[in-house]
Amino acid sequence: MAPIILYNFDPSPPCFLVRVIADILGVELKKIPIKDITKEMAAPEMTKKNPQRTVPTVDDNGLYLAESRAIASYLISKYGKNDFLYPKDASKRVLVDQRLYFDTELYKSFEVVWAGDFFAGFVPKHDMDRLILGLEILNRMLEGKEWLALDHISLADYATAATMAALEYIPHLKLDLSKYGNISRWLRRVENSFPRYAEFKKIYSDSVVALMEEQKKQKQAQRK
Ligand SMILES: N[C@@H](CCC(=O)N[C@@H](CS)C(=O)NCC(=O)O)C(=O)O
Repeated sequence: MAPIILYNFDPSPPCFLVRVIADILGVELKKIPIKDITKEMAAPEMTKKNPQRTVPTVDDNGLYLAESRAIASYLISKYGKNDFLYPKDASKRVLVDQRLYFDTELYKSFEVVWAGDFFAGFVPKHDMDRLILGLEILNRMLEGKEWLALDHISLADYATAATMAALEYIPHLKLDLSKYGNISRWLRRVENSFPRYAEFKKIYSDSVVALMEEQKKQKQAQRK
């Protein structure tokens, strides 16, 4: 069996999720760095693997996978020693799934805000409102609860924490996350849930900072 290949971009929150879940499971990934997603994922052999042309993309011995949450649930189901993070029991699994679908929407609303800010230098009010509404809902979901879906940590918590990691990098939009007490306390619980989380988070955070610096320089050069 060839190693599982992850087409990876360190500053990508969805790639961060896949890296974290693989590490928790003890699954080794052969990471192939993608530097220019638009260009490299548009190559015919990559488009065949993932018509969405996004990262993360996984190649598990000819099984090509896109969508970070689907990839993570596949890794748990196929390689996990147990079903703790993503239960087989339908009445538990659906609780995880419903939060994962919500998280997909939350991440999308972050992406829209990020893209408006980055490409147009302007975020329409309704886009920002949608993101804030998503955060208010997340905060409500966590009312009186330690974890998002089950009475212990699950894939839903790791996926949504990866989305929240993305939000840390648009601070100039003045999103005051301290307003969301349930989210802040839950995030600390997720971050303390396994010893190497901080290490993984640092790789992600450092790469985002480096990317933002590079993009700032490119923008300045274009203005000259
Ligand atoms: N829902 C997807 C989102 C993947 C995604 O949008 N990845 C970004 C990088 S963070 C990407 O590949 N963007 C390139 C593009 O959309 O063209 C997932 O969770 O895997």
